[in-house]
Amino acid sequence: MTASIAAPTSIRPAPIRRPTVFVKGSRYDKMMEAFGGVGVNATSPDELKRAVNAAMDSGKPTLINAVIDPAAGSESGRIGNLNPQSVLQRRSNRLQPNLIPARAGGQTQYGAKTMTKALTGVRILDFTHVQSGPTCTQLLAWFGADVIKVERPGVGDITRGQLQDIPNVDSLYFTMLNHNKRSITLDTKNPKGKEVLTALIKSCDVLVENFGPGVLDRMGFPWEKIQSINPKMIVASIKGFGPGPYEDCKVYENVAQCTGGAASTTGFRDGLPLVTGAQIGDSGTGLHLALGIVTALYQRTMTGQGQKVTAAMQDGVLNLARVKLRDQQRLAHGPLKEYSQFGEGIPFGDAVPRAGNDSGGGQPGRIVKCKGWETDPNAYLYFITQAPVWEKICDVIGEPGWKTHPDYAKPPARLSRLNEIFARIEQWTMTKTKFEAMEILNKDDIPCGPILSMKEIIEDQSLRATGTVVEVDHPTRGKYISVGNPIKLSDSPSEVTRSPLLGEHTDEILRQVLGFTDHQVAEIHDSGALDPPRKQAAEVSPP
Ligand code: CAO
Repeated sequence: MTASIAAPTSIRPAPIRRPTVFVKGSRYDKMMEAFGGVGVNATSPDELKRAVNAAMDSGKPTLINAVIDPAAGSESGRIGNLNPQSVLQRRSNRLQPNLIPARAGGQTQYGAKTMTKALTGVRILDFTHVQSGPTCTQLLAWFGADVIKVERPGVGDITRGQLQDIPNVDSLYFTMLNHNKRSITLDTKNPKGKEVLTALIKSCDVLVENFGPGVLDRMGFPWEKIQSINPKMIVASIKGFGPGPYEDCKVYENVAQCTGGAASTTGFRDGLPLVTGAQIGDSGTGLHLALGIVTALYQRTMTGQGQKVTAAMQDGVLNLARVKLRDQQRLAHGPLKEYSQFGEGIPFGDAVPRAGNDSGGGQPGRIVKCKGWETDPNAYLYFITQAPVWEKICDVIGEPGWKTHPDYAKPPARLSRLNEIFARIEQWTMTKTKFEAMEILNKDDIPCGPILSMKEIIEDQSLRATGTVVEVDHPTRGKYISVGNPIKLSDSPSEVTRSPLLGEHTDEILRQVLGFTDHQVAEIHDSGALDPPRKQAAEVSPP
């Protein structure tokens, strides 16, 4: 029962790059020790049980090299037989023998296949709120991390009560950003609360926060202190700005869109700067941070050390707006010929202008009206005049002469005539619904896309089939629709489970994750660390 991949025995004719091969019979416990961890070699079921128990009690990453029945093949699926349910339940599935030296969550049965999720064994101390941070930790939870959301007693994440559609029920704002997490309420300014937080820092792999600048320091947990409590901890933060003149500023989505270069380049040239509906400042930065976290986790497997990961919302937006920074520099060498204003003969200034719906790439595109546009605000199609299919476009719109005409045949000649060309295309699309046009154009590989309303997206069965749009049941809200994990891993399926109620898992986390006894849990309750802060004497009304 050794975890191993058999070494290839045959010599193949062509040289092929192969992955690292773990040879059957290797002592993985020794490898673990070489990297500074704890390794145990178990050669009988009793030894294995003892090793699992010791690993649970130590709370340290441990790798158990279980060599019990070499004829039995891989270890997967067998540990359950050797490791009684009582152990797993009592110890909350915190560790399983594996090649990954980390605490483990459960495995999930998919048909005949048992799958461990990609981030199984990673525990996240989730100090996030509102949108940017929760987006990040929700993704990590979908990949299997155990995400423990720490919330202020009484109120919790402020979004629970914002934009509420049903009175006294967690808002969709909150539920759609906090799936697959557990919630503990904790007043981190209460002395006992600080003790609990310290225990959480010891037990988790990553702390994620998006507090205002300086909040974690004021709470008494600067980076140095967290490091001293748990040197392996990765501390991941979202702030509005990186170091510089604005580093102390609080930031929300649209501030980031404006300061990251998105707003000045969105909208029409003669109109106001516009913010987009896609939350590129919040959710976009959450995505950036998630990548930083898994990268740091990967590096930790080699260094054994934690590190700081930061993503500033301004930086995240700028990263997503990088094509506009490209255009800023192109301006020095002449007009941006793919922008409508070039064809309209309007001179460019010294900064990238707003380009309406012009394509940001090298293939000109526009939004054009479709049948029904007079009454339906979404009866439109994005149409791209991709050069390789230009001749097919000419045939579809009824302008075969443009295939050879010197004013239209080649892309450079078309640039100054885009308004005229798209007006002609629109004449054609207005005779079709956006879906009819899409069907016709796609037969000829002409890139285009209907403008879909959120209503249409919610009803789209193909998005349901892939789990990108999911229905979730919630105890107080009932059923609602949410966006599932947009990133699909073939061996780590994402199930979307409901967001936690405020403090729903407080006792479970105190007991199962932190191992507090009944007496200690009672003490924590008595301390007030789990309740809203008591009013100061001056605030209390006189009797
Ligand atoms: N127990 C006790 N106190 C807690 C607590 C807990 N569990 N959780 C939070 N607090 C306290 C903090 O300690 C802080 O107190 P002090 O200011 O006295 O130190 C206080 O709550 C407020 O924290 P905050 O500054 O993060 O919250 P805010 O509502 O004032 O600001 C926001 C919100 C989003 C503007 C700010 O957090 C921020 O700029 N974050 C970084 C950028 C970001 O992520 N923005 C995106 C938000 S989504 O659009």
